[in-house]
Amino acid sequence: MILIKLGGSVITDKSMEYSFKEGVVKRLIQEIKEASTKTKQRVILVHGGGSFGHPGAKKYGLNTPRPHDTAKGTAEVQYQMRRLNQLIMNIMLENNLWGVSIPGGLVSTFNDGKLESIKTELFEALLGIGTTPVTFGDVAIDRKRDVTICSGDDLMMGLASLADRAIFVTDVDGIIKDGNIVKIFTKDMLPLTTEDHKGSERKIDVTGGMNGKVKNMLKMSSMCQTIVVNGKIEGRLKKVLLGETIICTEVRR
Ligand code: IP8
Repeated sequence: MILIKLGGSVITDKSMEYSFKEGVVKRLIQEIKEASTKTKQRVILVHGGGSFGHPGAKKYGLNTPRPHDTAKGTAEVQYQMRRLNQLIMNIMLENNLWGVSIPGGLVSTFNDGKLESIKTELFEALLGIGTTPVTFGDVAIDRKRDVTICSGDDLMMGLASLADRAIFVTDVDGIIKDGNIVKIFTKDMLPLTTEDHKGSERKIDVTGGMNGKVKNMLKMSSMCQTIVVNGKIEGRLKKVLLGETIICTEVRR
């Protein structure tokens, strides 16, 4: 199984609230459809929040130990995330990719902002009947904090044990270190400086900076091959799915 995360900065315009990049998502879904038809690989799709999820999460402090106006914030953010998700599900249907939507907050448990568990058996069952499960960043119940934000990266980590490969589709060519794209990123290359990732970090994100994301990827790489690819450039995702050599970064523990 291939686990693919469509990052919020690829599928939305983060500089404008609730702006969906329809053309980009259509192309990426077509690339996934074409490649998976050819390779017969099963896929689980994960997507981030971008300008649908993060503004509300920030407004109500939903990713902090003390969220405020919790009920209202939870209602607003989960609504906007489902709206974004439905736009993607519709494109999948149009492309004969039989997606089934699984809100991340309803299949995961959290304690003090940390993912505790995820219902992997539901994903396995949905793969088993030939569908493509699609899960996404969400508001989740937290045993300590009332609620927290379940990010797309949390979901990637939680599902990594089922995957042969995990692909992070981002808006950069890979991980940049000292001005260059790194082909293979290893633990000893941490930390990344602000200079290294100035193009990829966006102020509106509540779910942590690039160093946190890369540490997450390093952990995942002990369970499955883990790759960062640029989804803004036509054909890169399809090529990486087909196993062709392209500009990207493989993260290796
Ligand atoms: O964009 C965050 O998911 P991410 C989801 O993967 C929300 O960090 C609701 C802000």
